[in-house]
Amino acid sequence: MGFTNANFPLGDDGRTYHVGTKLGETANKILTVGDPARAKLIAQTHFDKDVPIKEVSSKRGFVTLTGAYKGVPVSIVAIGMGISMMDFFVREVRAVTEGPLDIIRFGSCGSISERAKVGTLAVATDGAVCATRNYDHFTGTGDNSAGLTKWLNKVTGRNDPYHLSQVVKPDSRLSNKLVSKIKEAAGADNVATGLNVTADSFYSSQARYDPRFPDDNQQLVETIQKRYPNAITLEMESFMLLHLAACSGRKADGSVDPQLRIRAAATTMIFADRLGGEFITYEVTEKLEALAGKACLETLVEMQ
Ligand code: R1P
Repeated sequence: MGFTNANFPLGDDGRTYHVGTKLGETANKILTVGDPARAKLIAQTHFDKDVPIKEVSSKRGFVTLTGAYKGVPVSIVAIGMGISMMDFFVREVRAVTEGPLDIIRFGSCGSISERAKVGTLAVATDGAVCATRNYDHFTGTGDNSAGLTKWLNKVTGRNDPYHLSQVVKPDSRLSNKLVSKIKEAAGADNVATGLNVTADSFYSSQARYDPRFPDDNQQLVETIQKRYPNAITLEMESFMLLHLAACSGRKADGSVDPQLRIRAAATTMIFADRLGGEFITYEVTEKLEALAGKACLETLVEMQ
């Protein structure tokens, strides 16, 4: 297979370089998950049985399953993990689809709130922030500036070990519909709403202890909670989806191309209690995947 265009590589047959799909292979209503097994379970359980499921697996680990739910074309795309994979997915799918897109992420996460218990679900109705490791902090020298610069770095937090971004919001209609569908499926008491924190590592910027690296993250959860008291979940993709959706179609002159518009929302299963230490069982995971996966599909197909 040959590829052309170093700026945005496309195969001779029109397939994107990493996700591996071409025009017509992805629906405009998309559920994205991390785990390909989760994607297959939801598609096999809930997609309409009279429409064959088309699967495209890319060499870089993306799996796209396209079929229908209640007669409406939908795709489930498994992307693996992390903000880079979300970036590949959103940009490459946008490049080979026409018209507005609705995208819901359905992932797993850790909880940093008493309100979000293991085995329940969360919806990022307040949006997401990004927690990134401040790479310069760890280069060995720390802040070696002096005088006013050193003081400025301290008050602005420029040399803090982790940076927290501002909030990016989901599409409110999509997100609210998702909350009501998930509450209907799981019971209102089993659904927490709030802010998601998307980290650039499973370990350091999610405040996990790893004695093999100097991560300086003992205060991180407390720092997050102080700045964002509505933060409930920690995972690795939602912010990038909401960020790209919020920017979608925006042109240099400030106008927006409605054909490039992306509406996005995010929900997660709580796998780990990062305050207490509990972890989800396999049986509960399977149950949540099936019921919340269906609620996500319902949301997508009902959105006008
Ligand atoms: C880490 O184990 C992975 O699980 C979570 C995190 O965001 C990260 O991708 O999401 P998924 O279950 O969707 O992969």
